[in-house]
Amino acid sequence: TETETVAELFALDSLISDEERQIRDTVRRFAADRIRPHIADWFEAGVLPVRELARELGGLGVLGMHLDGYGCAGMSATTYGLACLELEAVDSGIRSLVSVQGSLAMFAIHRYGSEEHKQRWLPSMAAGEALGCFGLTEPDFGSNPAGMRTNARRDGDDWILRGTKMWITNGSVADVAVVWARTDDGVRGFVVPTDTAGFSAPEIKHKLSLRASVTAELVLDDVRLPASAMLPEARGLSGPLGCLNEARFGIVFGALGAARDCLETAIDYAQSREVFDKPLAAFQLTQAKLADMALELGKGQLLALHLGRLKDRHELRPEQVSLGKLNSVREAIAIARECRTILGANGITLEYPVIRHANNLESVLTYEGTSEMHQLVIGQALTGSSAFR
Ligand code: TGC
Ligand code: FAD
Repeated sequence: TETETVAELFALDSLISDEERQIRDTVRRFAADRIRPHIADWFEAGVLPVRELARELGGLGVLGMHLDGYGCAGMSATTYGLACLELEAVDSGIRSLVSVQGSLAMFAIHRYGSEEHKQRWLPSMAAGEALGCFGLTEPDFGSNPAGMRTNARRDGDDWILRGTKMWITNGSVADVAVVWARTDDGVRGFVVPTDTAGFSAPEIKHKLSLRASVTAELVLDDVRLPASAMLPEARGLSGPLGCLNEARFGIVFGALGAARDCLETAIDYAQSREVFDKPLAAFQLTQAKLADMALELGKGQLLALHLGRLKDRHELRPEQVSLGKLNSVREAIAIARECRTILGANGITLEYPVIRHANNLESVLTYEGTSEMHQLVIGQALTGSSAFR
């Protein structure tokens, strides 16, 4: 008999325009042709050819694709989300590269930077010629960035930055780092060319998650910067948190891509694997698992599209982004683990993408606000009480 995908079952394509579908399909083809053939090897070796990939992703137009001007594609937020979903269907590390470049580093410069910052960095970052990173987290302050110790003090007209940032995606390969630091005037953002004296970025090794992604520490050892390095339009923690809304939005869609890839793999596998003399897919227990996963994946995509439409109308609020980030990542990781059971022992190898996605999603669950932080944001919206402290 005929089979249907989750997208067909939920008639998801009826909710997007022809243009959105075309761009999504272009990104899907790129990911299938250029990244999927190599990704398991990169993951196993713990490497990613970031520079080469960034140029290709720049050529594709997905770096800062929802920003206007300065060489950016100026697409809708929903289109950007659909692109994130297709990239993360191959690996969360690829979507991370795009998130950090476009939604964190480029967005910070686009939203809060001076005209000089924008001219200097955005066109080359959109093209993937220059790479950016975003330094907010510190060794002792992840969920609570308000406690950050990195500081910037004045020396004449200059700024001197001192401190350490931790777990910074693309930190050791970046040309420019957007660094958040405490000043006498509250938290401010700085645009730091990574060849500035006193800046170093040792890579973090031995990760068992997001292995096809570069993660580093940023060490700022009295980094001297001109007065013009400060982002003029960002004041206080709302600056970096405003960037997080953008990257979290990409994850709302992206994580569901990883889930889709796991589910498609599990359905395929269950149809060809015979147990007790018939296909695994023909057992009721398997079908119950598949049906429940399809339901969560489809519901997640409906929520993601709803949030995308709200964002395109400039109506999306941070607590609504939290609803999507919490739901997509939590359900994606549950789906990845359930699919792993369907693959049996084969599920633990890199022959199939499932355990790679499951491991990656452990990072996705933690970064851009842990699940607990998003529960607390939603809890605060529902009750009016802040339970963070
Ligand atoms: P709170 O007192 O609530 O707020 C401080 C100021 O910020 C404003 N604000 C926001 N503004 C924009 N968007 C948001 N989502 C905002 N949330 C709060 C707020 O209005 C206030 O403004 P103002 O003008 O009154 O000063 O702050 P809090 O210290 O209580 O913290 C709230 C909390 C816990 C939700 C926040 O700190 C938080 O989100 N923590 C999680 C940290 C996090 O997500 N870090 C991510 C680091 S980047 C990363 O992980 C990249 S991974 C990339 C990849 O590889 O894909
Ligand atoms: P902690 O804040 O120490 O939290 C530990 C546990 O305590 C979590 O379960 C948390 O939910 C819980 N917890 C904390 N506070 C509370 C509370 N009030 N109530 C209940 N539970 C609580 N950061 C950047 O700035 N830039 C990047 O590019 C970047 N890339 C990353 C890439 C990877 C692969 C990873 C893993 C992380 C990255 N991060 C980045 C850091 C990430 O944002 C932080 O790891 C995350 O915010 C959580 O901080 P933490 O690890 O210090 O955990």
